[in-house]
Amino acid sequence: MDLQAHKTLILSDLHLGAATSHAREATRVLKEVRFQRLILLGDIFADLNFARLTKAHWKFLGYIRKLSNPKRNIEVVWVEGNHDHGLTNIMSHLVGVRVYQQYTWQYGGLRHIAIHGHQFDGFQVSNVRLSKLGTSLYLKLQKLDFKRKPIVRLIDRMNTRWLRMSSKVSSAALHYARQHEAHRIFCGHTHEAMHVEQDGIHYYNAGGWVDSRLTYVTVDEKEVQIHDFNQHEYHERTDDRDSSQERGETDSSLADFADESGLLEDVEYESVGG
Ligand SMILES: [Mn+2]
Repeated sequence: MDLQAHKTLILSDLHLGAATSHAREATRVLKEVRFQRLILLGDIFADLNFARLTKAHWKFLGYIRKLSNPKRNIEVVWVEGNHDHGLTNIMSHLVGVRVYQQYTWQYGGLRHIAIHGHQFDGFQVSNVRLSKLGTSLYLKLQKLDFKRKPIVRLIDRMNTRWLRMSSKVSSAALHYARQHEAHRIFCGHTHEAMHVEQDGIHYYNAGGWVDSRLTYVTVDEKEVQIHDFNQHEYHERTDDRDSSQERGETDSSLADFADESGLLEDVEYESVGG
């Protein structure tokens, strides 16, 4: 598919630690699409409980660490969401990525802003306690009612429709972009990928990786595109081929993380290079 590298790839709302997180698919996108800058636009984690992370979730984190290796020459940016709020220190140490509240950059003569979007969700902000209660209830239901997934899906939909309101976020984001003289503003949070243009200012929502539609956004000089994971054919690049088959199935999560991140390679590289 993409022969030319994209300037920027934006992915949001992976919710690692949630049973509904499509971490494997997201890792695949990162491995098979070429880009020079990656923006993880918040809520990459469902919460701060690392015990909930599965093998696939660790692999995603390991691959982020690998990408952030200076040898790769890819800029990796993490913008905090409401679910992964407070992760700044953990993430910068574990994955080697800088964490921002908001990331602003100039490109093609245009000012760009990437911000998670919960800041524009009045309900979320004014009902923090209610929203936290909702989150813990949701996680409990996922655990208890794992086999009866429709309930989880129903709650997911309720969360999206009632707590997150796409149009509210989009209009507030457009207003914010205008205030800050930005041409393009990128958000996540609503889990609903969309594009809205108003008076020459463009709002893009990167969607998410927990519902049925899995999406990401690419930003290039000529255009910004919303991509659907399920509408692409992905071809693995040979340098990133999964080596887990060769090692059998007894791997621990830490081993997956270390392997995927190239942690061991780095140690060798550093000891040779001094
Ligand atoms: Mn969010």
